[in-house]
Amino acid sequence: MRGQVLHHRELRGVVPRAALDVEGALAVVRPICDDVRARGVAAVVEATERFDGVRLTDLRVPVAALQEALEALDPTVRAALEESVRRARLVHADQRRTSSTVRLAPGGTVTERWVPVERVGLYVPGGLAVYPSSVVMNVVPAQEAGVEQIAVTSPAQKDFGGLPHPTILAACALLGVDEVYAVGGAQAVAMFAYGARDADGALVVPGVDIVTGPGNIYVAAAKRLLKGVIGIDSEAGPTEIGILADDSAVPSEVAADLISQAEHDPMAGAVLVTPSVALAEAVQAELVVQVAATKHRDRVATALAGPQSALVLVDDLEAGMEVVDAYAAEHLEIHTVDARERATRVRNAGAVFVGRWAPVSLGDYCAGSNHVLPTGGCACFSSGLSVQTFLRGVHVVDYDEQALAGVAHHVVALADAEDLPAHGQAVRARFPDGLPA
Ligand code: HSO
Ligand code: ZN
Repeated sequence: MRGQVLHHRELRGVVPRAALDVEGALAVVRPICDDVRARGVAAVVEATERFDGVRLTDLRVPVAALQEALEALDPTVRAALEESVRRARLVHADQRRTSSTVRLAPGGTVTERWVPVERVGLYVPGGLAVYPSSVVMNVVPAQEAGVEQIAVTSPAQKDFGGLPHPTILAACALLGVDEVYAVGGAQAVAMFAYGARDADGALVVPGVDIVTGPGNIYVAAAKRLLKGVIGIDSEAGPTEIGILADDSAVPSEVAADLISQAEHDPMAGAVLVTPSVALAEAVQAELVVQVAATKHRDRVATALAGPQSALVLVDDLEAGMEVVDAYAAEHLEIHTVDARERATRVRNAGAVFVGRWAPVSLGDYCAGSNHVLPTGGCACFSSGLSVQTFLRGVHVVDYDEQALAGVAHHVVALADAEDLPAHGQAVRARFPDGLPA
């Protein structure tokens, strides 16, 4: 291969990437999902006992528990969540779409109406880390889209009386969400997809139209399996950070940002792309010091040593741009003298962070941007969570007789070309005296 220039699609195949065996996990989750479909609440209760060690008497979290959690929330955390919500609301409210009408002929219009889905199920993980910020990032766009029914689910925690983590409950209460379930894993996705009835046939959990939110590999597999029964946002794999940097970057900050996302998961990816050997060496030296000092040093070290993380030396920044586009990071930071201009030229990234004052952590919590973003290279073809995720565009076709008459012969010609004469006849039937010329 030496000397060969790779096409950018081929380059995508050689960038560092976590190897996630979602297909393998499918075999595990399929029977769980089938069981939930067949036996409803009983199957959800059994799966929760088996995987989370909690015997649920009620899938739903009492509304009083949500309020109690909010009252008990540390005021500093509450103030931070409120600011996070305020900023996210400003950004997501601006994503709302208005209907638009195009007039194609006198008496002939097509209107695109944007209609929110009726009911969504938001998955909030509760494994290695507990993310009330993800409640914000899921709920705010759904609310701003105008979704009427928003249900949240998060795994039952043995240590918290079988309820989801209290900060998750507090965040739900803060956002005015009162339908919350203490269910995690594949069984949660299946519960939302199929709905769940109890032994008496009562509908305990009505099914939803869309399930969004990140989760572990089993949640991702269940989303893949049940896509079609429900809509999904994305499968959401381990978090990733890509950084494109030149000599102007501050090594200690670059290292801190790589570590910040490596902290999520031993499978998290952290990739530095630079033409500067001096910067690469300085960042490596910083990593040694900072990793040793960070709280979750074990999983950070595992993530940084994994095949999904790398330091990529490129000939120049233009070559670096090709690499970061091929990597299509969930988060891409640009630390170059011309960061703002470069950011406008990035094609593939879940979100782009411009310069040293916009670390990914800002976007994770308080920038106003969404932190549920495409991972694993999916940024080449999909976007992060937004108001759009919860809307459907519906074309409303409104033609009067004159407008149809003006185009009828074209419809018939295309129907004949496709050997679908009944299609043409549906138009001819309206003009018994012959097609208008
Ligand atoms: N960086 C994660 C989101 C997150 N960070 C939640 C902290 N809490 C994926 O974008
Ligand atoms: Zn994060």
